[in-house]
Amino acid sequence: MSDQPQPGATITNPVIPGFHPDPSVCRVGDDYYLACSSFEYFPGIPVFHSRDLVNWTQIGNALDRPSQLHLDPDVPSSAGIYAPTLRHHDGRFWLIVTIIGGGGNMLFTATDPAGPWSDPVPLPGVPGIDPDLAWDEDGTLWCTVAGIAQVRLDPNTGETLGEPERTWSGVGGKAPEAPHLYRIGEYWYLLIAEGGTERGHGVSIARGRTPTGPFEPCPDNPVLTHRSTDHPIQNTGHADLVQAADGSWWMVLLGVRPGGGTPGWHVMGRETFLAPVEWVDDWPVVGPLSLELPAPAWPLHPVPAEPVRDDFEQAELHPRWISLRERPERLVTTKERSGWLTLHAAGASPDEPDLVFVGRRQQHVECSARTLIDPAGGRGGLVVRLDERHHYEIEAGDGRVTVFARIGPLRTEVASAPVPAGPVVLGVETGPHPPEDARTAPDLVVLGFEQPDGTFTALASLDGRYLSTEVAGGFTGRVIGMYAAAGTVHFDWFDYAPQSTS
Ligand code: 6LW
Repeated sequence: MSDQPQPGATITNPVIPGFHPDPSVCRVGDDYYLACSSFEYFPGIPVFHSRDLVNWTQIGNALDRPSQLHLDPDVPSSAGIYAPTLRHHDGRFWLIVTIIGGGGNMLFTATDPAGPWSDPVPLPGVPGIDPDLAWDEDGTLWCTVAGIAQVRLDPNTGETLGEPERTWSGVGGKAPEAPHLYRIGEYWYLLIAEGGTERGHGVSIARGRTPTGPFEPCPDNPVLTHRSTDHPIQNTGHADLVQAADGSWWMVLLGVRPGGGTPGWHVMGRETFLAPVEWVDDWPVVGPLSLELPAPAWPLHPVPAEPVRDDFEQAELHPRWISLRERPERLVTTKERSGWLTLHAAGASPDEPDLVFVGRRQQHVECSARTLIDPAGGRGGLVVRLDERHHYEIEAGDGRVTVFARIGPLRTEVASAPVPAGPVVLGVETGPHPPEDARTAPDLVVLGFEQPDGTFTALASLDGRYLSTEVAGGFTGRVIGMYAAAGTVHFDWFDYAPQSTS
């Protein structure tokens, strides 16, 4: 079913909420595909499909086999998968990506972007991060990386041809990165991000007559930034351009939604936003970029709301479920107890990088998660996680439920209560902070459990700022999920319900 937008109709940003940074997009006919960074999580590189650039459905994860992505426990949080570029060329989809701690720059191909994707072609001669792919008219493949530098690439062997050459590095912001090179009309355009991925982030562009330049900077650089503004979308940068089927141009980019008082804390990581682009004098003019945009001129294809409950009746986990660094079937399986997800503990708490964990991104400012756990003779729980050093969890086992908080070097037991033996429903809610504290805290994270009669008992209400990127650092956002801390634990279902529209 499609909905023709009415005059004055609007759409909502972010178009892909939750921790989905570094978006790269391409169009094939009437279909759009988009890939994001995924860092220490496995499977890696979520891939989305859309028919209207507005409504996106996750169709897979490009790297879902150990032969494609192998991250050891010593690969830190926010290492792993950085900044893919997704392109369609010569009948195939191409992904180039940096895997920090997993082999450096790699190239993958697929005929169907939902997968399977190929095993990697290592690119030992491609330096640095944020590799891009662009083909010249004669078939030469140009790879551009952060810095900004460019080298020719043989896609079959992964060999670089010649030495990387510096091209154009922006207008003086720190960390020139995220390059994408395009042939548009008479020019080759080099789009980059600069200013760093924090509040100073921005997008700049230059153009030249050849793919190697020389590049002339746009007189209006940065063509997009929200630095030094009180705009609700901050850290805007790391963009990619796409021409829609009707000829109009659009930008996808990352941004964050800080909450609370100064300096503002964002808790869901860097999210994917959409902005329209007009061309004036052969330069792109970007915007408006806001939480609500005028709808595009074409029919929209709303994505059916996902079911609140995942009951683990299918052998395969939905692509939204992610684990830490690896997901061996001997530790994570739906085949051991029919209709349940079984986790066998390795790391003994969410402090450990080898924690056996299955979670999903928090995608709404206000949300609620519940899971029914049977701790059997073990221990396990529900955790809200930024990284190993920043998480809140409620854990069941030994006839008790206990809330723990880990903030930087400090770990503490916050509250504990006895529960009857057997399965118990654990719950987490994120919501607004009480008004007296709302000036400083982005949200409140409530952890509790359900009594046998179904009433929810909150054991702890914790300040959400400590599970934000401004506190924890790094490149990810909150992920909420199930874990095993000791022995074998089983989960019958997991509910995630938005409590706010965005
Ligand atoms: C990515 C860089 C960036 O490689 O952050 O925001 C890094 N941009 O381009 C990690 O996502």
